[in-house]
Amino acid sequence: MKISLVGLSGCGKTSIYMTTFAGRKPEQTKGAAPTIMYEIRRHPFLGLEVSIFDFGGQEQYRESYMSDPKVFSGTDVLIPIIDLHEPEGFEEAKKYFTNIIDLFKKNKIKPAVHIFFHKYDLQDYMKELLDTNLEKAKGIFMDLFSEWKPEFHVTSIYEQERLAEIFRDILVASYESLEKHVESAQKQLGEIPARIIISDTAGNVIVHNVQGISTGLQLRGDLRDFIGACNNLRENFFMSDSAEFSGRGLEGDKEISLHVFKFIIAVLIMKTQELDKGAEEKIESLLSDMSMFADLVVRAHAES
Ligand SMILES: Nc1nc2c(ncn2[C@@H]2O[C@H](COP(=O)(O)OP(=O)(O)OP(=O)(O)O)[C@@H](O)[C@H]2O)c(=O)[nH]1
Ligand SMILES: [Mg+2]
Repeated sequence: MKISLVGLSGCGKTSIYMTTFAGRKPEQTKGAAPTIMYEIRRHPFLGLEVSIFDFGGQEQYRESYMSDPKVFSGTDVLIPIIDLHEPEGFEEAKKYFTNIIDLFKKNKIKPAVHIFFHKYDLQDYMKELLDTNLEKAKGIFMDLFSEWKPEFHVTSIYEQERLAEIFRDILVASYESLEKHVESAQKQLGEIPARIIISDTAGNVIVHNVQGISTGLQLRGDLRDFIGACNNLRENFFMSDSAEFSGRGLEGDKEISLHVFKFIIAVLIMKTQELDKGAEEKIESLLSDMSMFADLVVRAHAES
């Protein structure tokens, strides 16, 4: 799957990549150098190989893509990014995107389009102007991409969790019928009095009910390592597609268990107290849903 990030220089493409996929904090993106040409980053998600193409937005590079349109071929998801702090750039961005649209049409590339109205935050910016700029940008860009029925998102790297959810939804949407399961898991988690994290075995968080457990899509390092180690044991020791691991402190009531389903999905459950029967039943039902979810992912891979 190929995701292309496009937009003018400084609109935030590399920062979006860094904070969502590479575990960086928003502050760490400040003063980053402009991207030279384009960079391809590979990231496994639910066992799918995702390639994120970060197209440097300086003028000379934008021109070079127009004379070498191959660089966009195979784009499944196009993400045009508009910097809400730079309304002076809207016309220039419109020109660039118009060229991209023409080029995609000529080459019969029909991507899903997700427009990011980006930097919707008050870091070095005044509130009144932000909403004016947002309305203006929506007017210009929703129209420009209308043929492709674009979805739009109002984003900021300072809303890291939200940005990760947007990408999770974009990625999950590429597997038919998985979205419903993610939604229902999210609802189930709200009703269970234990901390639960559902991720893939590479440590991309899919849903959770624990604060501060992730940086973007990436699960916290210690838990990611734990899942990775257990997943290796599953493969090398148990030699089965699914396995269960559990641990308990010798003092207190804390318990942890990890369920790996079909080598792709990991469900980590952390209990700090004994749960009543109702709660245990909810956990059982969540686990059986996730086992089914894993089957669906595997089937989706087999079909593609
Ligand atoms: N306030 C704010 N600043 C942001 C946001 N996203 C990125 N930035 C800042 O914008 C600046 C430029 O970001 P980059 O990600 O390097 O921009 P780019 O689109 O990759 O630029 P090129 O590589 O030249 O095309 C950095 O200083 C970031 O910290 C955001 O959501 N809000
Ligand atoms: Mg960049």
